[in-house]
Amino acid sequence: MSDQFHGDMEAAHISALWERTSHGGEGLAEAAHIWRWDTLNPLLDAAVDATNMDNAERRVLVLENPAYDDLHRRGIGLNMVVNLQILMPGESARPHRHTLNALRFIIEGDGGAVTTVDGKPVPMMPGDFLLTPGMCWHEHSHSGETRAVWLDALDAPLHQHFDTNLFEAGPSNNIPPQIPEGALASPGITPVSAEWNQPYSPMYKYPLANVEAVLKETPAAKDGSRRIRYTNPLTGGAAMPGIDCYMLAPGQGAETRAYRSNANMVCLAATGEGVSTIGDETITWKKNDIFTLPRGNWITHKATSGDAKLFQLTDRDVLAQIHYLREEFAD
Ligand code: GTQ
Ligand code: FE2
Repeated sequence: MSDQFHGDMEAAHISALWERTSHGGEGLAEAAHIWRWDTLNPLLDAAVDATNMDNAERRVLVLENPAYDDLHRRGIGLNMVVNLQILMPGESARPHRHTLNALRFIIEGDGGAVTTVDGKPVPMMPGDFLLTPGMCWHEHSHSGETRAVWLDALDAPLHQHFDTNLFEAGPSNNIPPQIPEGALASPGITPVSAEWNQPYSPMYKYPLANVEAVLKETPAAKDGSRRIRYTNPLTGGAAMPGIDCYMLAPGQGAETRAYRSNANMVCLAATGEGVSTIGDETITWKKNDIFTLPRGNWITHKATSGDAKLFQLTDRDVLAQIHYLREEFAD
């Protein structure tokens, strides 16, 4: 490589495309990985013992994909990170905002933990899905009696890629006008508001009971599965940019129709038990287990208990918006 030509190229900040060995990474996705609740739960207790909110403003454990050890990547999946946050009674986390789009799925708590999103207080009950869209002010407090645990998902890797990651500490200020949750509580009826021009849902909380009610009445697909999407009630589209969320209730009798995509997905078992195949791997899961469905793999799911439900978060809508999405179903 140290001939004249290569030396001249190096000095001129030039390289030869024909000397590169790889044509791109598609098809080189990492293997699926599961973080089991049986492993996570004692670590959450240990995190409480190891910290107080003086030395950890946010008591957050980051799920690190073992396949990323040697790569310049962090977190659970290509375009999304997933963390577990613990807030104990009496604790709080100060207001801030960031360009990262964040969501929460509540795993444990007595409703005493409250997150305030752009001035709207949102109590966190197990099974709730909450939005903290980019640049919304948010802070947490806990006036209840028991440990609160929730999943945080953020589109941090995308912001790292675009170098658009911006963080601002509170106090909150210049909060844009909000639409009360009550004005969004009836499906098919939406307030007409000239004020709302945000690219995300004005509704920040989607309770599990509402999801279950809709799932129950949703016609099953041919494979026996039922699926709902968490949407912006004003547009019918994804609830916010960056991460698109669903709840899947696989059938018990049959596997879901095999699906493959260049989008990535992460699942949290919200209730019940089941088994998923991801490429060559078979993963059995139960409540609060968290696992990845990396791009490129053929994927199926099956319930092994009647109440099995998978909360799913995906970068699919990001890929769709920029016309990068490729996906297919098996016959
Ligand atoms: O609760 O605001 O897991 O800003 C990572 C970044 C949680 C939060 C995380 C955050 C938060
Ligand atoms: Fe935050």
